[in-house]
Amino acid sequence: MSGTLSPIDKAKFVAAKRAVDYVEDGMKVGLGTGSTAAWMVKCLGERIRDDGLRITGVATSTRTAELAQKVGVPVVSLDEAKWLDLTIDGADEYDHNLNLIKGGGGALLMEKIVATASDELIVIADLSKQVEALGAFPLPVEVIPFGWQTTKALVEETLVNLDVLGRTSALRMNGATPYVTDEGNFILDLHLKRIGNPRQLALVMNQIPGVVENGLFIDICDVVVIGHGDGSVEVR
Ligand code: ABF
Repeated sequence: MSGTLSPIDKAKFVAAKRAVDYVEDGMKVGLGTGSTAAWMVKCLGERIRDDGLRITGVATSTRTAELAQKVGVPVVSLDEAKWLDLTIDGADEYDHNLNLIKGGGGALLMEKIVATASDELIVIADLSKQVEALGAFPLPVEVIPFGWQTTKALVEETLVNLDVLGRTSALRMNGATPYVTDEGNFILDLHLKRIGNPRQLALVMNQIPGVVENGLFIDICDVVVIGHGDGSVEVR
């Protein structure tokens, strides 16, 4: 499967493959979203096909559900699974406390619900996702479409009193129309540059009427598996 990969794809692949080693027979597994998580789903499909691994997956997006079906990973709803042994997912940034920014792929709401409904969250990433402080990657905030411009104004007003360097936001677009999440919501991308207190920001954001969820994953990630372009892997 790994053939002749570019260094970045090799890094993603080896991280994904190493994380799949944690999956044991009979587990219920949350299946993340994004290009690194896609490698993980493919590796799971390979273990099911070649080793007879028996697992049940819960997808964090429709595109992950479609990929899982394509490669032979059985998928059920979270309501059917109720609780998961393990979720494996990507991230846009991780810091030294293993706090994350997620949502660049637009799936942050289902990802956070599934990760929270799991005994363990393993993040798979290449080294470019490692940061000293979160915030260089725009923070996704999922909002309902009703009154989104008012919500956007309230979000920016709230940022004024918080420990962030940037205070602008932008509605995520899909060409000429707003990007719409699997749940039918919009996403605001917050250009904060550096987040001094991610824990506080995560709490404050979700108090704003119209905000559904934000892409800060605080105290949720247990392990980061980091892939490198030379094929080596490290676990933190
Ligand atoms: C997903 O992984 C998203 O939360 C995040 O944006 C994405 C990272 O994508 P990639 O693995 O393609 O860099 O879980």
